[in-house]
Amino acid sequence: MGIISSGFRGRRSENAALPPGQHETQDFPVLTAGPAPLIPVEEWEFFITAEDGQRLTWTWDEFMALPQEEITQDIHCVTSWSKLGTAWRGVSVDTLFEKVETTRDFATAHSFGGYTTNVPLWDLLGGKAWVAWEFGHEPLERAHGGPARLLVPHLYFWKSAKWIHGLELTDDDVPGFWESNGYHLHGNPWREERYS
Ligand SMILES: Nc1nc2c(c(=O)[nH]1)N[C@H]1C(S)=C(S)[C@@H](COP(=O)(O)O)O[C@H]1N2
Ligand SMILES: [Mo]
Repeated sequence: MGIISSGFRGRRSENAALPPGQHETQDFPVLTAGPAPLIPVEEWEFFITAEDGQRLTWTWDEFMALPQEEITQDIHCVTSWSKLGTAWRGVSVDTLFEKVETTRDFATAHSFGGYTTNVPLWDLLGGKAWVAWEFGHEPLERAHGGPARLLVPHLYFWKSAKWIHGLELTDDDVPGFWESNGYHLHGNPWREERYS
């Protein structure tokens, strides 16, 4: 008889939290295409653009005045490392969209420095995505995207744009940086949507 982990005994295999093909790491590798931009918070702003020239912006101080959330989530890099139970502080994308009226279905996340990644709006709303500025109860290090990064933990980590500048709403799913270089348009780790 095979070994079956029993829900009755209340023990789950350690790997149950890992999507297929992933291994757990305690490190926090830094993966950046190009140099890390330096963005003083005095010069930081966050934007959302939608149809009809609608453009909402927040300064850093305005952003810090928004309702904040503590977030504990697993993150999964397409290069196969996963980090379980990472702790963040940030603002929910739902909060940022309270005043946005749009019929558009997709977003391109734009980073300072030029990095882009596309995410369906559906994957950013409903408590699934944040703009985060603390990791492990410390200010987010510049190498990891400080002052603030997008956090979309249910998709591969390349969707979590570091040094996030804003979200541009689009009608179509427009490939971003990695998506134009062979990565999957969507990036769901549980379905191994790694490459296109
Ligand atoms: N602006 C920007 N964001 C980015 C990247 C990047 O090169 N530039 N790399 C992505 C990739 S491929 C991964 S795996 C994660 C890595 O985040 P980390 O360096 O904090 O581990 O950031 C993502 N966000
Ligand atoms: Mo990555």
